[in-house]
Amino acid sequence: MSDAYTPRPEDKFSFGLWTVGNRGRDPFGDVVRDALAPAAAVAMLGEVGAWGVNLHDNDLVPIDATPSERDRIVKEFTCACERHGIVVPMATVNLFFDPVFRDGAFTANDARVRAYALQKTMRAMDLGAALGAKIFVLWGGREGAETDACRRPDEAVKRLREAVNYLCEYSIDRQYGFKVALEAKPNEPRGDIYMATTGAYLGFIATLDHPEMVGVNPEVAHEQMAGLNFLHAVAQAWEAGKLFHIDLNDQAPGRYDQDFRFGSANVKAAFWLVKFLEDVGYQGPRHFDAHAYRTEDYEGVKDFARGCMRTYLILRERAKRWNADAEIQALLSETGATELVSYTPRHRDLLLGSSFDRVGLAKRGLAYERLDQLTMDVLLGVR
Ligand code: GCO
Ligand code: MN
Ligand code: MN
Repeated sequence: MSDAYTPRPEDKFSFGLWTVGNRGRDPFGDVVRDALAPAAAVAMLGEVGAWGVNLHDNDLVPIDATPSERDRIVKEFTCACERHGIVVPMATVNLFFDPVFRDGAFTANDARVRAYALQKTMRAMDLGAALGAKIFVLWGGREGAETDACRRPDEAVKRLREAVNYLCEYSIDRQYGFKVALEAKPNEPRGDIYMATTGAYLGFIATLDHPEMVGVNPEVAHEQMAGLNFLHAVAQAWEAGKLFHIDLNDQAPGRYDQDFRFGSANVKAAFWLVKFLEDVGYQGPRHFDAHAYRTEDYEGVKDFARGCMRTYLILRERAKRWNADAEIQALLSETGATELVSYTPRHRDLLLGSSFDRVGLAKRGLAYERLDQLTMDVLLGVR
């Protein structure tokens, strides 16, 4: 039965093979779900109504596969995607699981490890391009340290820049047309990860050889782990033309990397996020980088995936209602006009010659309490 909360392809909802295929292992306990073959994951995504599937190289092709095994696997996977009407919008590379990356990949001290990481990433780009992906995510999960005795952190930044520059040249050379999206995280699995926040990456991008090719992939949980307001990071990325991809999930503050179902922990923050993405007209994939509770079987995984999309669509409908609410709009228009000023000698002289009622301005109530409660009423479904 389809309703206003049924996902459609134009919603661009995607999941990683590693998300629906997550087997529930954690640092204290082993897997709780059987392995899910990539073709079965694609079938499941088709069944729940998703649009896209994303993957790390080794989610699909084992790290020690031969070229002929790789070709067979890719062929089968492509067939499964066609059969279930699923596209591959984004590809990425696993530079964190294999023990060779225990000291990092692009930032590792051993130049041979850095070279291997580049080679592995170029091959992952080949794979992504063959599957039709146009976005390539780089998440430097092991690019960090437990002790700063290991290297000077500015050396890590230089190595990271060298790697991203190299990979941009590779994409140009091969005419892959990738948009590279850098994903920040403050910690886990390393004690500290370099480029801890989306803002740090936005600063870094400006120093690259091809800044136009590189943007960010902010993740809800990662900014929240850093104690930051996720929406503000997304807004800055958007305003800079750098919101190439987004990882939606949820997280309680001050915890481990929980990767909960979208909107399940902080529904109000999720509401502002959905409203922002819809208001500005974000056209990229809406990727859920989350996984089902460890208590679930694969029926529960489907509930998890459906829940991510359903919550997004409910919040989208609530955001429309918020925008159409006459009282909310009246309160907003009273709080001030939004036009920006620019410097001219005439404007300077006018401004320097103006007088302001400083005390009166400071006395006027702004009605944000009322505005926020109206928001709560909309959100909780009583308005
Ligand atoms: C995490 C990360 C990853 C990345 C993924 C794509 O905290 O585990 O969010 O899920 O998004 O590896 O590169
Ligand atoms: Mn994460
Ligand atoms: Mn992520």
